[in-house]
Amino acid sequence: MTASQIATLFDVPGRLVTLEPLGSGNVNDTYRVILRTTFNEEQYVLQRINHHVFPDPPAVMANMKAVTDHAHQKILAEADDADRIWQLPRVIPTCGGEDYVKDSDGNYWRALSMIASTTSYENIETPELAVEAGIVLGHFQRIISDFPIDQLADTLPGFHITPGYLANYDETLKQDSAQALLESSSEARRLSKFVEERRDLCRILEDAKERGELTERPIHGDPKITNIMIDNLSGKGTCIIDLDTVKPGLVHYDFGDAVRSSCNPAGEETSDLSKVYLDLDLFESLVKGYLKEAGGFLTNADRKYLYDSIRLITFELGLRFFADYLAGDVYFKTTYDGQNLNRARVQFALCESIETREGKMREVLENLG
Ligand code: GN1
Ligand code: MG
Repeated sequence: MTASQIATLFDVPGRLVTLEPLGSGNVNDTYRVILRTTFNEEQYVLQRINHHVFPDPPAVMANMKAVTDHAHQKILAEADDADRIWQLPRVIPTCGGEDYVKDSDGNYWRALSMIASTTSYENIETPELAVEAGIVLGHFQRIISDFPIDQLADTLPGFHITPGYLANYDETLKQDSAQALLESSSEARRLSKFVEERRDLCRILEDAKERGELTERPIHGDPKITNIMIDNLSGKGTCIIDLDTVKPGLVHYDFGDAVRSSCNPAGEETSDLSKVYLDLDLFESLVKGYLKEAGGFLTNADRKYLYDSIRLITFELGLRFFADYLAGDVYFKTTYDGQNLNRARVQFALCESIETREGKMREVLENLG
């Protein structure tokens, strides 16, 4: 079924006027839906869940419902003391009261409330925005921190388990088609060398988890900068969106992902590697914002691994993009040939920049922590 046909099935008043692609997600398909009545206009977000990535979309929706219900209550309870109006999307039911539609082609669709008058940035350039990105992530982690993880399904097994991505990369390399891509590109061979030199890094967080040093909590899973909504009027962060990957994990996966996506002013789609670096001012600002909210629940052991999580998650995303390029672009959506190779080049360049700045980054974390 088409998106326009699906768009009329949710419990939103008005006649469908239009539907347009929204955002830059690499996994799901997202649309802005506009409906009108004589007196009013309604907008909502329609998404087709990528069921090749998320094997159990009903479980994704159950997590999303449970977590947003919990978070909405928390936000309301704290509203009087908050310095802003915090928002979080609401799952809009179908006319029949369900949380999603499964169409005749086997696709799953959902509707979410639109966070109005906000902007989602592809990359950020000012310290003020970096502070806000940190506050938004810390706030979200804090308000869901008491949600019992045994009530959260694992919607994406293996997500952010770096040794698993390395094993997947090794498997991919066994394919003739992957070998052919490597042989035909010196840049791909350079990246494969980059991976070889960092094999030992992959286990750092999982080993700490196995030793009991780090423990799982509810996490967002995908707090990249485009998922953080900034209020157009106040300039403050107001919301984090894209809640598919809320599940048990290490808060480090989130922290690392927020830093790698917010503190590289060139963004993750640039093709100019000379502009890719970890900006220390943005980093310091993000950490300041994050600790305002997260300072209360981070343990000393958590703090010890913050730097490593940034290096690791940046490397991991590069590895995921690179493996996907070698596998023939089966996971991340692409709009041009070689896009996943290019995305991997960017993340690996950022990883190198993070390694160069290790001393300064650790200093920032210690001074602020
Ligand atoms: C994917 O769909 P989107 O764009 O929010 C990916 C993240 C990556 C991100 C990189 C479920 O997120 O893990 O960090 O691309 N999501 C999933 O842009 O794999
Ligand atoms: Mg996502």
